[in-house]
Amino acid sequence: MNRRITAALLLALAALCARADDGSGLWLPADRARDGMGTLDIARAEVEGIADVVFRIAAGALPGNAGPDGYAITRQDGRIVISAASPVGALYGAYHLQRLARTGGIPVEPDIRESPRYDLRLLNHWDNLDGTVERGYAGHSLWQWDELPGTLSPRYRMYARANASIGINGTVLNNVNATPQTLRPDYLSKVKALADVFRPYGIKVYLSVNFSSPVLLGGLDTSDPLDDGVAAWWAAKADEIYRLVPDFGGFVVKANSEGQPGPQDYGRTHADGANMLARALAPHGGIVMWRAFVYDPDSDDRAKQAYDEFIGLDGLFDGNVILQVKNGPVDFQPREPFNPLFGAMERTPLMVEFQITQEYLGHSEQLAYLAPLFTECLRSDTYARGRGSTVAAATDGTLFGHSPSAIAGVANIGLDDNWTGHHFAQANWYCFGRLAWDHTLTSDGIADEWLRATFSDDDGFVEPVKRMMLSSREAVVDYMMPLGLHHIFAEGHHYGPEPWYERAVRPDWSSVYYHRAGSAGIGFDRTSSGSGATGHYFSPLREIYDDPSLCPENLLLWFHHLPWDYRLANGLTLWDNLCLRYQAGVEAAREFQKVWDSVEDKVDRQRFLHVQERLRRQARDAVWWRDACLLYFQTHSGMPFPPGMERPVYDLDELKRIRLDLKHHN
Ligand code: GCV
Repeated sequence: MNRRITAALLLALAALCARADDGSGLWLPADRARDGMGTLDIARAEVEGIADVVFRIAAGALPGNAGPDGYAITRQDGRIVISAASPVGALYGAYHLQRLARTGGIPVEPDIRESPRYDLRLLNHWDNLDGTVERGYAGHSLWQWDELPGTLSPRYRMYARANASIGINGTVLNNVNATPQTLRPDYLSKVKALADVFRPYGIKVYLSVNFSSPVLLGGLDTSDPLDDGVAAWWAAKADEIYRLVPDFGGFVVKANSEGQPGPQDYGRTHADGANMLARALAPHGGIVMWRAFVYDPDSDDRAKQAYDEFIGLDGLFDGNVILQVKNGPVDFQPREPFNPLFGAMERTPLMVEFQITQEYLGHSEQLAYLAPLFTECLRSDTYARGRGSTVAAATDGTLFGHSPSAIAGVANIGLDDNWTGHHFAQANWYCFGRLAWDHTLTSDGIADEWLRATFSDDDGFVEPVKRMMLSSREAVVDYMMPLGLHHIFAEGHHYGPEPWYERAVRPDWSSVYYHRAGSAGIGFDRTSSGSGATGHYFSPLREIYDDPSLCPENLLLWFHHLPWDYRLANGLTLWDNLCLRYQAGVEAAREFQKVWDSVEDKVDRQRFLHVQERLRRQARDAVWWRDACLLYFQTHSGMPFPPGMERPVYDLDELKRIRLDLKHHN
């Protein structure tokens, strides 16, 4: 080949490589810390080259009640001073400084005082020991169980760094559908190896445990929580764990839920089960996070069950038990009202469980920025003690005074180069951490700092892309399940629509159970004349939710079964509104493509093309959702499509034949 052409090609290739970014660096600058460093040395390394920083660590370094994780950033004699009560507080201060440097600069006279709203800010991994991840859409599990404890992947420290940079201080390593093997001595030595890597970053490890472990692993003939031998088995297991991991955080338990074993197998209550485990951990300072995600097929309304099961147990749990409650009463839907347990159990600490992995919001195929969903829940007023009793206040210790306070998010992280599958799904990991630290932050502010740190500080990029992010969750709601519809997903994978799905093994796993469409109308009647779920909320919410003319329209069909020609506030029928919301969702998804194309010259090629391809699929799948739902619902409503709606491009029969390639989605 001609030498000049070869040189030109090499130059072009070099230019291309320089502009390539696989997203593996997340929102962080290059790492200057090294394996084996202690917390304070890491903090120093993180601020190197950013500013002249002096660290002051002393028990009384901060005024007031800032706690061990708090910090202050000020300037004295020309130097930046990070003051904290502990090295971990100093590390959080270092990341704050780093964030400022990457998102607009460090103020000349900083006067920053921070302490987290929640004491425990946790990721829950639904990772299995065989490397698969339940509802994971970013490749296999990060944890290389086969190689541990001898070989430590460099990604473990990167993971710890990324988490510490957003304030996360705990990780539950394994799936809540837990295998007892996790507690075997060989696996515990692997857990210890991970804990040792995470410790300098202030991250504690926790494990999900299988309630039947005494039988399945210990060879006992029962796992009855009131049996002395069972309690002794757990106490010995806790001792064994703490010998290896002295700062082990504790257990998460999914019991008597979706086939998992639990205390009810022995006629005992959830409190009996939780307290027995809590007593094994208490001498070591560990906690039990007992999940409230329970439902059985015989109930008339799945949305009522966690409440009905747990409300009578208020006050019966030991002090080191926290009840872990999903944000909504059903299951991480694109939109749900908040779970009415929040605010209702004054004598029991409750924590919110969010799902960062997008099981019901388009997996890692679709862009759905979740800060609006998280804040919508946290800022919902429960009215437990009058106005202002938000879910956040009911869980962060301010309303009822419980300590420690906690919050958890089901992780969306896997072995993919960019960690989360979709580049924009990194923002959901990021915003969960930021909100766990401070739930008063805005979705806009968090998106702004994430975009600037991750992509570009150019306003011409940040502003349009931020608007796209901020509207993305609502777009997903619109083209999947507007007006309070929920759980009308295809069987199993929860990616596409299947509103006609009715032959599930359990009625509450079918779609028709939730939408109840028929010739008389659509929606789940949860009012006082229906299932009565509205009665679980405090006044005035119960009255508001009970009355279709007062109920927020975005929850209308969650609480009401209404005729197709019911008129909404805009004077149009329910049917027309439904059609127009689906249409609006499709249009929003198409708009995202245009927004992204408009910033092409401001993004590296690799991430640009990757996101562009995902947005194309999102727009296509939004049409699939709209057509499937509306063509199906039309068989019940018998009404014509309104003028403002594009006509379906698919046939219902054609859509009913779609079977997704699940390998691609799991
Ligand atoms: C870990 C939903 C998911 C399950 C998950 C369960 C839970 O039902 O589909 O995969 O199991 O929630 O939160 O326990």
